[in-house]
Amino acid sequence: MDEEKSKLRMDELVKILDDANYNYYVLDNPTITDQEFDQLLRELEILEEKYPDFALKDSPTKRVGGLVIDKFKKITHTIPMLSLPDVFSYDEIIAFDERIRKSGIEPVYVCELKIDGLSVSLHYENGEFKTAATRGNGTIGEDITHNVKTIKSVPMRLRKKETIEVRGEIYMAKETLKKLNQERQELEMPLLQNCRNAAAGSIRQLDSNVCAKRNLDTWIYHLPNPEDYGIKTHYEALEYMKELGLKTNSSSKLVKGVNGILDFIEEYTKKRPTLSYDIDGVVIKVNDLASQKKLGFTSKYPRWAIAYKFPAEEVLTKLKDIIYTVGRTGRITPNAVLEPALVMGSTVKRATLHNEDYIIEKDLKINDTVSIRKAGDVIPEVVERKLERRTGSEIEFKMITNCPICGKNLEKKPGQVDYYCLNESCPARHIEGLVHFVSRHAMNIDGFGEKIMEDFFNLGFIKTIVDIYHLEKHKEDLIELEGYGKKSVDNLLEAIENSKQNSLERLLFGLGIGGIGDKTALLLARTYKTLDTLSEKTKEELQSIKDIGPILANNIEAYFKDVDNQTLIHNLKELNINTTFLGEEIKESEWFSGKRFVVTGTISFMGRDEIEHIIENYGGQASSSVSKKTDIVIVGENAGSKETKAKELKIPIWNEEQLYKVLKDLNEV
Ligand code: 0OX
Repeated sequence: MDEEKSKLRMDELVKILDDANYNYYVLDNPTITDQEFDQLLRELEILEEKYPDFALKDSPTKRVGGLVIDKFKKITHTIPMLSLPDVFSYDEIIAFDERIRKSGIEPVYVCELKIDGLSVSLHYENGEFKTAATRGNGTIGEDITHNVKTIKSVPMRLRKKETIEVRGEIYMAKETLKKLNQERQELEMPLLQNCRNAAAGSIRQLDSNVCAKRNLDTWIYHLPNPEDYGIKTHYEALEYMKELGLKTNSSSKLVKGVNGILDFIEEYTKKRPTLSYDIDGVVIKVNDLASQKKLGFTSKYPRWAIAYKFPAEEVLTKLKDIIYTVGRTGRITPNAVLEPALVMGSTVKRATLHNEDYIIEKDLKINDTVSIRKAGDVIPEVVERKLERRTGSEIEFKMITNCPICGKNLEKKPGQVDYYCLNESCPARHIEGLVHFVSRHAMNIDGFGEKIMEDFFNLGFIKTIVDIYHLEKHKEDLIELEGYGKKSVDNLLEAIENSKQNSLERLLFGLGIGGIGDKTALLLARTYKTLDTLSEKTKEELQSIKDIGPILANNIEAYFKDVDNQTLIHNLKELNINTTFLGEEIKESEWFSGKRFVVTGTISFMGRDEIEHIIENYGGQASSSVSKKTDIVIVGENAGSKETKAKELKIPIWNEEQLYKVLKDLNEV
């Protein structure tokens, strides 16, 4: 291809990719598959490498981060960024409506969901994205352009060459927070309490590579200068911003009178648990801009809008016990054992109590009646004990002083809140690692439950991973053990032997490298093919993989540099344990490839994990919440709200029989 043709093709690719992003993120109506998108993006990357001078500085290829700043610059808002006055009752909504009517306005309102994120102002010049700023104190915000560029729903080019400022909310989806917290839990990092904190923490990163991995998103809801575009109502402004390619929320609705507002609130109180993002209320705005102007502002707030905040759904239950877990680093975490209770659509039985100080501060006693809620809609949390419900049968809380597993004294470093069991040979630390190694998603050694591992550990048969593969030596002793017998020992030894043939991702997950879950293990195994290749990668190289962040990359590098781990790997190889990727390359099937699935309810012939694994092996995506982007929902018994939502959104549903037929067709059952 000559230069000129390449240039034309590059422009065409940018246009196709921008359009695809617009259809996907703004209209929520994908027009090409993820694979097609990746292919076109790759084509553009190759051309940009060959012709760097033609590469646009805001090319769709540059959305993955790259820019690192050393501090945030200040940006002055020419029109102050206001916030909204909060109201908490229907009476206050009625009072708001009366006040507006008294000033001679017959209002039509726009009801909008109140997104729980952080507000942002975006500037475009001749249609090109220029800067993004936080609200800050309303007059001076911080320049977060480098991070906002990584948010895929923020177009780098508008669909008209407008010079314009728009405002909206940056947020993190609930599912993204869940995944991030899973990763943090595995790394024993404190969990992020809600979507807002997670979004704010991500946007405050100096390194845009970190922010890029956080999958932030936006809803745009405000045009500060509507008159410049001949716009007369707020609703028209929303439509105009959508036309420009910005992501506006389609649930925004025109309503008349207080009843219309209350209906909207009732509707979204019900729908709230099914939304993929967190909302904490409903925003009510006067639609007509001339009326807004007439009403004006107080020193802090507009007089034409309010935010109704949902009451937090709190449920009363009983704190039955406080139990302790010992992490792989020896950290002790107290956990509340609760009488099972339904909160926002799911049953809560446990909640972390973080540490001793937290329990003392909340004055919790065993047998207390406590209120619980889901912090940020996601994480179960004990809010408070109900003093008036105390009967005298409550048991005073006293932090344990010895490890619940090995009995050694716990230690607490000065100034820290957590206790640790520092006993290097504490079985909790070792048994946990060993149980993990044999578990279903790791080496999948059948018949090796926690209890058996504990027995063998205590008997001295298994102290390390390598000992599992020498268990044969103790065969006679094992058969003699009460409750075992020849048949079960034979089966166990056979399962251990068979596990040597497992594909690399199982071993990799089983090694328990901090932060490597089964999905990341598969990604690494698929990418690097052998353990040796992976072990030679630097943290910088590792980070070039999508979904591998700096912490994970660091952990992987450190793991393979550790001499003990090198010895372990050497010994595993000596035992003929496979260290290469044998796993299925992505297989082809039009049933699954490029489609998004949600599996819900109980499928009688196969576990959910296994079904999701098959979907992914055929190039499909398995996610846990139903949205417009879902292609197919597979429902088993007791499917519940996800099935209802699929029906509401008219998403095709497969029942057990349909799934069975497809899997049979593919020889998977
Ligand atoms: C939200 C939200 C926040 C613009 C004019 C006054 C406040 N969190 O979802 N703010 C606004 O409006 C701004 N609208 C919203 N939907």
